[in-house]
Amino acid sequence: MREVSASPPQLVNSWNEWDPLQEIVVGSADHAAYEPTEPGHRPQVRARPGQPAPPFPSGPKPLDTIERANHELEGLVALLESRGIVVRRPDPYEFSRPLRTPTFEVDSQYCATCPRDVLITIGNEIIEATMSRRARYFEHLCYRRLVQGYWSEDPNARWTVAPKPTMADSMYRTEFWEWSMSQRYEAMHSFEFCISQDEVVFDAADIARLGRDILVQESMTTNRAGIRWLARHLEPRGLRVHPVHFPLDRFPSHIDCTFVPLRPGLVLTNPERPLHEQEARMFRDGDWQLVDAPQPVLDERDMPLHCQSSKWLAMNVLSLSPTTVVCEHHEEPLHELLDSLGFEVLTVPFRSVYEFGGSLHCATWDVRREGGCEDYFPHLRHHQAPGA
Ligand code: ABU
Repeated sequence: MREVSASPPQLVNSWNEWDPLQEIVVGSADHAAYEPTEPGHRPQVRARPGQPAPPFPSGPKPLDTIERANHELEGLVALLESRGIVVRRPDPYEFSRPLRTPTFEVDSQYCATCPRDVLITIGNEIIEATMSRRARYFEHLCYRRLVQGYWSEDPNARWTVAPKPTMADSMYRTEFWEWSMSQRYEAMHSFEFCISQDEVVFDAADIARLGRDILVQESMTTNRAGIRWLARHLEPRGLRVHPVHFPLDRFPSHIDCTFVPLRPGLVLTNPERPLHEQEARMFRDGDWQLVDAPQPVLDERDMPLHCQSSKWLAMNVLSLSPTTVVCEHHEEPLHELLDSLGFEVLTVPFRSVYEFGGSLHCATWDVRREGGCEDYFPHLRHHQAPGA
């Protein structure tokens, strides 16, 4: 009798931000350190009214801060597992260690709380981002065992490591941090930020996936060479890479607090950071709804003292399916909006994670969702690839 061989498991498959979620990596706050000052990042303590901001701390984060964040991350893990989703976690890494390469040095590293910044699944391919900050150069190591496992067990999985930039001084514009408001206003309309345009640089969290169409935000963490690299890599596979810009965002970093696709035809948008008029056309012409998020519950000045992200972490939601979204527990105006749009809204407290770089979308990396590569913008079929 002929033996029937079982088909190999498909472990790596995710084409968009919303299809039913099957497997995900949730970050960890273990061994996190305060992010160091470096040419691509100037962390600051949030000044409270009438008080000068103290210097930003350095070294390992306090244990109670780490425990509070880990408790909330565990809450997310429990919620996902209760929904039948497989959850994996990163390996420990001592982030308070200094780092020295032939082209740069930093006194400490950061954390493994935000896998979204480091890795992205596009179909059957895992791409490790170049990263843009020195303290995050080796963050991918926390996920290498997992990536290696997916690659070994799923014969169709592709694994791509984007070229590592030098992160030498020449990769950065240090003067960016000193620009006056008028200089910044001018620069933000030509989309010049703290990284120069010579080397290939991108963080994975500047990418949003909509099936065949991939949006990539030009930002403080992704430059035009990074977008060209992604276009040359992905477009031969039939995908369309669209550079996107949010001209009113003076410090853009990661697209997932600005433009959050929730299901085919619907994007949650940031009312203070509208998409460039010309780039919005593909959505208008395709009859997509762009719905503004409500103002977050926390004002900028009420955000955690050491959090370097904006109040818009409120809209950094994680989709479990086209009808179910996980939101931060306190963001009731957003819950109401999503409920009115027909979503089942699940919530977990997550504010203690904020100072580790993000909220629910940032703190996760989806490896497998149901579904395949759909064309949600058929009117773009004559789209020309951007100058590659
Ligand atoms: N890591 C996401 C931060 C984006 C923002 O501050 O708006």
